[in-house]
Amino acid sequence: MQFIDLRSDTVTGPTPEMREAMARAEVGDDVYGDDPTVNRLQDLAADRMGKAAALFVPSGTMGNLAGILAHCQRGDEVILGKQNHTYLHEAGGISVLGGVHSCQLANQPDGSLLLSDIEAAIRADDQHEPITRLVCLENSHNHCGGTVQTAETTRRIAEFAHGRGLKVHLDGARIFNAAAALNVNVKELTAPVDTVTFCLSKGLCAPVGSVLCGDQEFIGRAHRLRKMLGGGMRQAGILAAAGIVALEKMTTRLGEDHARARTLAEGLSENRGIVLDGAPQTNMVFFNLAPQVQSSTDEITDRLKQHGILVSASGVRRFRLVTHYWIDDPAVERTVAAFHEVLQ
Ligand code: TLP
Repeated sequence: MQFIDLRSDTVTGPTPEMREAMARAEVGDDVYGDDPTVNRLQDLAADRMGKAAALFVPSGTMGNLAGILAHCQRGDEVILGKQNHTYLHEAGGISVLGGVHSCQLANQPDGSLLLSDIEAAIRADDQHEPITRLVCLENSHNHCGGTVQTAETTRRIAEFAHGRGLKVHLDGARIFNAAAALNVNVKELTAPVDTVTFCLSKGLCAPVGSVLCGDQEFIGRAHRLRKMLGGGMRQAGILAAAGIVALEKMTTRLGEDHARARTLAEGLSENRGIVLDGAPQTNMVFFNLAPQVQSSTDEITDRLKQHGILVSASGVRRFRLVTHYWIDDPAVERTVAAFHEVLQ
């Protein structure tokens, strides 16, 4: 059975154009800096993010980890949202591997952090306390609903942090989705922050890889950390070739995924068993099961699977559905119909 896979945009396979580019890619040993395709991707990524340098990494998780470790020493503290992916879903790597302490603040509905909360979280110069070093943001914000923070919001937070001697790292796994939703050049969203990780492998469809961007000195430190973390890849140009197609061809079509997410949400809103969070801002549809629904999320997931639809729960009575390149209009219609069958 050909499944309609809405579990995440991480499930996107490469496009035919990517497969061709991968087959043709010129490669070299990237640990020696000899892979021309990786070098080309890094130059392109740095340029698109408006930063001086970039580093190709195997995953968004490694990009954030190497990035935070390049900013922080052991015993330093990072201020982040308690719904941030880096806090929730990266296996605690910054603490486990980096000895970096985290201070978790409440995320605002758009995923951002309040300046007053950041101010209150900054540590005193006191031997009892860790040293506040970094603020970590996320845009679009996954767990807040695929919500977007404007350039103005990012700028306010970054200026505030910089004014207090802190650096700012952005988990921009889906920064191109945020830019598409806000109809701005991605650079407007990345200019205020010091460093950014973005993913080639989610809505942009590349099979593997993310890019960490920042100034030369920061990327130099991150390079060593990537090696230490086991992320020094050899003929990675095979992967970078798909990443180049992702950057050149896939960023301008994300609005289509957002429109389908809205259509999907509208269709589902007619189902009395579903309580939507609201209209999706990007490619994520979040909803809770209405109180009268007796079935568990596991039972509903299994029944949808029998209809050829893959979804995943994101809470006890909560689902997240993610649209992407491989979800077309008929797939949206079939999904709405399947939910109506399963949750009558
Ligand atoms: N998110 C995945 C899961 O890990 C939850 C998903 O399906 O959405 N930052 C953000 C905001 C992310 O959503 C993710 C992946 C990452 C970082 C990590 O990227 P990878 O999976 O490449 O390590």
